[in-house]
Amino acid sequence: MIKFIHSSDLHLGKAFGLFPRDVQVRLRQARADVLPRLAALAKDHAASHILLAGDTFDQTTPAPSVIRQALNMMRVADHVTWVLMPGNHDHANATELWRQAAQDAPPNVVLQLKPEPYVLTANVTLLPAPSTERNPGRDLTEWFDSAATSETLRVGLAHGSVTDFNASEDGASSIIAPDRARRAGLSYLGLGDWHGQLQIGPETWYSGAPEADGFKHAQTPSVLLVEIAGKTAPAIVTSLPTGTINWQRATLDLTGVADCSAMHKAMLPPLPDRAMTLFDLLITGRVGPLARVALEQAIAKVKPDFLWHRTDWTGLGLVHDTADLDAIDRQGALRATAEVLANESADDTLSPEARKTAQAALSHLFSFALEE
Ligand SMILES: [Mn+2]
Repeated sequence: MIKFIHSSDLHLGKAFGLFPRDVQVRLRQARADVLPRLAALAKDHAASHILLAGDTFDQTTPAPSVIRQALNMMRVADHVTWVLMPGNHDHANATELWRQAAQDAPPNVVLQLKPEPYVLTANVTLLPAPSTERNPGRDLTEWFDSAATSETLRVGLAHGSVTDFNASEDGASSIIAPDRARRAGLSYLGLGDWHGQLQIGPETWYSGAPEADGFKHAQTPSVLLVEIAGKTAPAIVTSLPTGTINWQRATLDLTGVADCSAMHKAMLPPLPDRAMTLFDLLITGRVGPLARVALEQAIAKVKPDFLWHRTDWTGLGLVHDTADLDAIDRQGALRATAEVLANESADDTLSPEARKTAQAALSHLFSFALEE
């Protein structure tokens, strides 16, 4: 009866201000590139509609080029009808955004700015619950229960968190009734807000964002292909992967590890994937300074493979013994300095700050010694 793609949280135009400029550009581009990918999936699977359950745009005031270029991309993909509904980031009260969108929207783009039944096809009615503001604070899907839609099949679209099931992506209060689909006689309820894919009930799903925008959700970003054969038939939901940028946060725990560099090597993503990977590495445990320097060098060597790479060393402690200090020198001024620093970095009577400084200085000394 109908086959459509459900997605949400494209967050077009998101700035990613915490990353270096070139990475920001790459991440923004990846979000824009989602649109042709959705169009291609719709074509491959003969889906007639793409339903976007809010946060298509990251802000209530995106740059005009962000709106225009998104709509142009949708216009070209005219084998499918795009349905856009406001979420909390691009809520319906963002009048300038939706005015421009309405003005530039091609015939195959439909904006759902009001909570009113919309005839999707002769047999299917869409019930949208557009966000009215950043944090509406009430269940905007309530009207679904009593919405009159004659004999058609009903599909709901909403944005926000479901009571008792999950937290909101932005920390807002949970509002949507988890059994809304059953109560309102929906064949399917497509949700946005949560950026990971998540099934809430037999016919209620968060599609998740089609391209990751943080390290929070571990699954591969995907959209949902939804096929409903008839009013009493259950929705057949298939997850189709769409993510291209890999956000990977990993911990390397060196406690009791004999060969740190080998362990580091084993945890790295395959070489061809690294240019598309943001790798956030946390190192924990305790190692000797020689092992640390070897690991620093190994990390420095692979760092340029990655789109972005960060190493957090703050969780790693150092253990010293005399044999390690021999790597710096067996005697003389350098050796004497190294011994002072080694003692200070292990001296509990000193402040944590002072110990950390001594440890950092000692690490530098090892680095220099080992380079020679
Ligand atoms: Mn969102």
